[in-house]
Amino acid sequence: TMKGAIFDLDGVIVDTAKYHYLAWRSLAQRLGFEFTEEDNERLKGVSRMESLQILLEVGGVEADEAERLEMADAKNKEYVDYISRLEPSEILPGARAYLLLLRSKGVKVALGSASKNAEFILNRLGITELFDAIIDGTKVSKAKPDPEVFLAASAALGLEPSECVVFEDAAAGVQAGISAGSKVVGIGSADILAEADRVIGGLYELV
Ligand code: B16
Ligand code: MG
Repeated sequence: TMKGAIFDLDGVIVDTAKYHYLAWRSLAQRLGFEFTEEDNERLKGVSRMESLQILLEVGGVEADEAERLEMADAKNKEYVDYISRLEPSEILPGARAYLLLLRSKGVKVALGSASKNAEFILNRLGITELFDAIIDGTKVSKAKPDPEVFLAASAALGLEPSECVVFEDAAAGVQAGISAGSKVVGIGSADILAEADRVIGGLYELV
C-alpha cells in the first residue's frame, strides 16, 4: 500500500511546457533558427542546461560556457514572465482533488521536480501547503533519469522509496522513479511511458 505519493510538476500538476516552449522558441529565433513544438517534446523533464544543449544541437549553434549561461538566463527571465501570470485555474484536471484525497487518507505528499522555479509555480497555483515536502531543481544536482530527486523526496517524507508511488509524464522521470525503487504511474501516452507500472491520461482518472 502507498504511504507516500511523489508528484512531478510540469505535465502532472500544471502544463508549464507551453511556457517553456514560448521562451525557448524566442531564444531560437534570436539565434536565427526555428524551434518547433515537436523539438520541444524532447525537453520535457530535462534540466534547464540540458534543454539548452538540445536546443543548440537542433539549431547547429556553437556556444561557450559563458554564452550558454547567458542564454539560459535570458530564457529563464522570459519564462518567469509567463509563469508570473499563472493562475490556480491552470492546475491540471483532477490534480488538486487527488492531492486532497490522498491527504484525507493520510498519504504523505511530495513534489519531485527538475524545475528551479517549482516553489514559485506552486505559490502561484496556491497549492504549496498541500505538499509535505518539496524537492526541486534547487535541491538536487543530478537530473532525471538519475533517481536522486525521488530518493530525496521519499527521505524527506520519512519513507522508503518502495513505500512511495511516483507520478511522472516524462520517460526520463519514469526511469528515475523505477531506479529509485518506487512504483511509477505514467501520465500521458503508453508508448512513451511503456516502463511505468500503470499509465493514465491524467490525475482526473484517480478522483
Ligand atoms: P527550470 P518537471 C521540468 O519540470 C520541465 O519539464 C523541463 O522542461 C524544464 O527544463 C525543467 O523542469 C527545468 O525547469 O528551467 O524552471 O529550472 O517536469 O521536472 O517538473
Ligand atoms: Mg514533467
